[in-house]
Amino acid sequence: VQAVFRSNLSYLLELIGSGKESLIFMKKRVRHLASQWLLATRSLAQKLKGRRRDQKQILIHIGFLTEESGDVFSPRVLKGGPLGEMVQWADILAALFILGHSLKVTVSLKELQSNLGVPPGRGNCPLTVPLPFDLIYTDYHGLQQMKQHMGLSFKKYRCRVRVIDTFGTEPAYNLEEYATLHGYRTNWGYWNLNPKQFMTMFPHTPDNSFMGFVSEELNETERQFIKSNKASNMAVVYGKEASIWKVSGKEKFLAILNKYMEIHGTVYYETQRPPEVPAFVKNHGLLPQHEFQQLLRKAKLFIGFGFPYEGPAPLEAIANGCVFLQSRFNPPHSSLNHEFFRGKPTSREVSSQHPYAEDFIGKPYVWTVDYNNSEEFEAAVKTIMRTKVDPYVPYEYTCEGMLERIHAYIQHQDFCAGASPPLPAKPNGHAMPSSPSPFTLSPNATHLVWLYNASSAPHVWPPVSSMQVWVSEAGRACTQTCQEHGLVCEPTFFEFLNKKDVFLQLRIACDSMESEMSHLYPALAENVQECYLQKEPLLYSCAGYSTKYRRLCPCRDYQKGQVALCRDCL
Ligand code: U2F
Repeated sequence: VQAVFRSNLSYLLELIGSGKESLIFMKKRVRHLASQWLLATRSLAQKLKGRRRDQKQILIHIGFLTEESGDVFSPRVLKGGPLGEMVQWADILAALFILGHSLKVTVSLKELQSNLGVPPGRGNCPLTVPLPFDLIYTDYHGLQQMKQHMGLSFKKYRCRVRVIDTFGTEPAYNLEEYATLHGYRTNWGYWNLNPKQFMTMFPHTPDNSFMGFVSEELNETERQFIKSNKASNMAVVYGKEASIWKVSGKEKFLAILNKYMEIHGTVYYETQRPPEVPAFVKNHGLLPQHEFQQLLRKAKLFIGFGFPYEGPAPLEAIANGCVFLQSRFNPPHSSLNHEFFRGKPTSREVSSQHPYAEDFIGKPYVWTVDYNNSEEFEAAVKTIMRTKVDPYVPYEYTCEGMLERIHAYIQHQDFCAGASPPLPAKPNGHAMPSSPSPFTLSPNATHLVWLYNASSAPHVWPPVSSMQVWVSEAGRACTQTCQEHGLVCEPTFFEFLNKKDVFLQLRIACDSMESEMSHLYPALAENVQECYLQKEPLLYSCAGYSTKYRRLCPCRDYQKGQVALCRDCL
């Protein structure tokens, strides 16, 4: 069946259901963004020019909102608790619905079971029941519930699952055997999924797929309003829960800010001002999302105190014409040194409160400074007050960008093809006869490029024609190496470069060539001229580095403002 774009969201609102503050929040958001989604749909439809799109049967099981997993979020919606996850789920629901797929939405175990065709009470159902869905979007909580209640079907069908995973899951943490042996411990389990099945909130982890969410774009009238109503001396603090204001050094940097600007907050309180919020701050209390954004339209500056990490609010601030000021983390925060990240399945180093804002947006919209350095902080505030910025939304965070990306994933990503779990890699090592290499060395001999034309290329997505192979410096990850060359790491391509010939073509001298399990391979240990191939495809990883190795990195080009897609990816 062909998928047909939908323009009326009222049936989606019914599907979302009601009864929880979280669901009410999500429905409000969908309703508020409806006209924006509609415009985006028209524009994407034009871009795709009637291309065939298959309609998928999709189950959306929002695990963290189920009572069975404790649902700690819903009761905090009106109390300053996290909303980022609900923002994202609301947008995912809207996008899938608008793209014309057939959806079922569940927020309880009972509904999940009935949709999976598991009779209630048949906990560990040993039978493999045919799964009536092509795709299941869920989260780590939902994954656990599905495993418990699907019996053997879980293994069979897990290639159809997509896991919404804010901070990302690195391959070393995903593969049970490897994680257990090498101490990659997590609170979230080891699922042996294809790492691309994990979908993140920001494009910070190329080993996973970037899902994202949307940030509202302003129309011409709203832009004009902002132009004439910005108060160059008004700052809003990022922090809706009082605990966020318990930050060391706050007195000092807030005193500096207060010299230049009127400081506003949207901190939740019950009866009186929370003691953490200084008296000179004008606190509006927690605002409904739409009113919060109105406040941002008047403000010049949105200032972060270091937490929450990687939320939606800075993008909304920039979309409403603010500059975002945030603290640099030196050393960076990660699961190795910070309580918040401990037990999360990643060792990613977070260099500021919002690395996406820092790296993908940057100046003049984003200033990342050392808050302990009063001169640096003060200079930034002064410059920001003088700088004019227009409202800005990166394309990948617009409704159209999100629709386009999810469309591409749904039509092209297939983790069930071949085998599930994937077959072991056939590294072109000692035993294997070597097939001619599909690469050629670039004219300046720095990297390899794909040799064949598109028609003879293997059928993968993204297309291999977008690939370049670079060798990292020792101690560098592929994520970083590709970035340094204006590219992005693409783990799908590891299989093409995990070959003896590729080392040869790169003119790497290998005294020996072993095939082993390591999330750093393929790689070479330069001083001893030892080369290593990867034995386990699930361990192909853009993340990970060691001073011992130079890594072989599969990079690809990307569209400006839509890093998830290569130039010929749609
Ligand atoms: C992030 O979660 P948060 O919910 O803390 O993220 P925020 O960036 O604070 O913003 C979430 C939404 O809250 C809205 C605002 C944002 O869309 O419009 N809001 C509001 O409705 N009223 C107000 O007065 C102020 C803001 C992140 F998203 C999660 O994934 C993480 O788990 C969490 C912890 O790092 O941070």
